[in-house]
Amino acid sequence: PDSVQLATLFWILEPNRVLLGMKKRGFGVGKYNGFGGKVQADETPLQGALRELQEECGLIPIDTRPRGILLFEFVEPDKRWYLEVHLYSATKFTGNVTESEEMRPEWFAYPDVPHGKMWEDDKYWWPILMRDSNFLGHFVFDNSQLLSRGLVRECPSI
Ligand code: 6U4
Ligand code: NA
Ligand code: NA
Repeated sequence: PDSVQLATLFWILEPNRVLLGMKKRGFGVGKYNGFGGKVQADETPLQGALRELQEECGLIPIDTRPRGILLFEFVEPDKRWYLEVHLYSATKFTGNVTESEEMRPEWFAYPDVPHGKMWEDDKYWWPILMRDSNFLGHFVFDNSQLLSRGLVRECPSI
C-alpha cells in the first residue's frame, strides 16, 4: 500500500478573531493557513502540533483540543501521495505572536477570513470548526493542487 505522511494544523481561535499564517515558503506557499507541519518519527501528532505552533508563530497554547483528522490525497502524473493531518485548536496561549521564516502571522476577524486565499477544502469544514464541533474528511487534489473531490463528516466525539 501507499505510505501516509503525518502532519498537523493548529488553529488559534479567540472569541472574535483567528490567527492565520501566510506561508512564506515550501508546500502551500502564498496561502493563509493554520500553523503546522510534518510529524517527526519520535513525536505523537500532538507533540508535533505543539512544536510546529511554537516554531512558526511563537505561541504555547493553554487549552488545546483535538478537532479532526483530514486525509489529503495529492495526485501527480507519476505518483499519488497522502497527508494525514491532525487538527487542533486553542483559545488561550502564552507567548508573543512572532513571524518566522515559514509563516507571517496575521489576525482576522471571523467575517474577514480570506477563504479565497486558503486551501480549497477549508471552506467545507470551517463551519464545523466554527460551531465548536469536530470532523473527519478526505480530499483529493489534482496535479495543480486544485480540489477535485472530497467528503467531510461531522464527528463530535473525536
Ligand atoms: P518543512 O519545509 O518540511 O520544514 P513542515 O513545516 O514540516 O515544512 P509543511 O509546512 O510543508 O511542513 O506541512 C504542510 C502543512 O500544510 C501542514 O500544516 C498541513 C498543511 N496542509 C497541507 N495540505 C493542506 C490542505 N489541503 N488543506 C489545509 N492544510 C493543508 O488546510
Ligand atoms: Na509548516
Ligand atoms: Na514548520
